[in-house]
Amino acid sequence: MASKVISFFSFSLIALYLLSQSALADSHGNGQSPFGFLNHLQGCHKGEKVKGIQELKKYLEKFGYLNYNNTSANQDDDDFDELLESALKTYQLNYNLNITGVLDAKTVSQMSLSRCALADIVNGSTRMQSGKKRVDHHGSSHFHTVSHFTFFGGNPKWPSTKYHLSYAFLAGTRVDAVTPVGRAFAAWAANTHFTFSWTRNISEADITISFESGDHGDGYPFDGPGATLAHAYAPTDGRFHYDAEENWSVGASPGAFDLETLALHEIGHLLGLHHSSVEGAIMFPTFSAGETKGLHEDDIQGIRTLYNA
Ligand code: TQI
Ligand code: CA
Ligand code: ZN
Ligand code: ZN
Repeated sequence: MASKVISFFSFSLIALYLLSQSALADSHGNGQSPFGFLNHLQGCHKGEKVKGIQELKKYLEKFGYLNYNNTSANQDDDDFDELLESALKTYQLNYNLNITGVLDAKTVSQMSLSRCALADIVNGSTRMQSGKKRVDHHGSSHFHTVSHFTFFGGNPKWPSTKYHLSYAFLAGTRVDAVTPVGRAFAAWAANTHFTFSWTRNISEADITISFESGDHGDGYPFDGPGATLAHAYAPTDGRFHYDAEENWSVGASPGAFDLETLALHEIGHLLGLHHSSVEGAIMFPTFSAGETKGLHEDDIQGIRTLYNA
């Protein structure tokens, strides 16, 4: 019995020793970076197919930047696809690198640093504190601002020379919508490189706002009270429609939808943002009657990323 206890004890010691050695070898690679595959991928960008990109995908997936579930793209090939580019941009944003979407030299060297094995992103939100500089237990410090904005397919956006956009209200707009819509544009302007101005000249307006009901001729009929409240098109279309049959309010009011909050969300679409998985973001796809919401750091980072601004 005693010998059994002793042999079990010594077996445990050996197992522990082996485990700790393999953990050390894994994280420090005996002085060699385990991310050697990265070196010959330097300079890779969307549209390329280079052996080893699979490994890059695995790396970004391991740390929570990439999730190929429910997509038609393939995790197990060497294609530098759209999803990989967007994951790389989030990684670059997180480590305060230039958001190029290209596996440039600085990104390669950041990725090659030994790091802890916990994912940066878990379930679409970050375990890092947004916007705070932190030093991890390996002594490396970085800004952690993982964001979960998304863009429309193909990343449509306004041309870089077109940062001033004019908006007009079409006939039938409720007069009480003018102020909340203006305030929503002002909030986006205060946080992005865009400026906006109201014009009465509908034909010259970049953006048009109108109240529509039921089938209004654009192929996306509204549905009476509830369900769809409003919609807006990706750049550079400029159309923003409110469902005229909703119970609208200026500010929070029980059972009514705040015109300004809806405008903040739809302007996000007009500028090129799709939905975000960050709950506090204006682009998060849930909004309730009787509430108001404002812009979130994630929304602003989304625009900055899309426009490289
Ligand atoms: N209108 C949808 C929306 O704006 C319409 C829509 C669905 C859409 N998918 C889209 C528009 C993709 C552009 C691009 O998202 S909605 C919300 C939210 C709506 C929904 O009336 O359902 C908000 C309007 F996000 F809460 F679901 C505003 Cl904030
Ligand atoms: Ca509706
Ligand atoms: Zn419409
Ligand atoms: Zn939306």
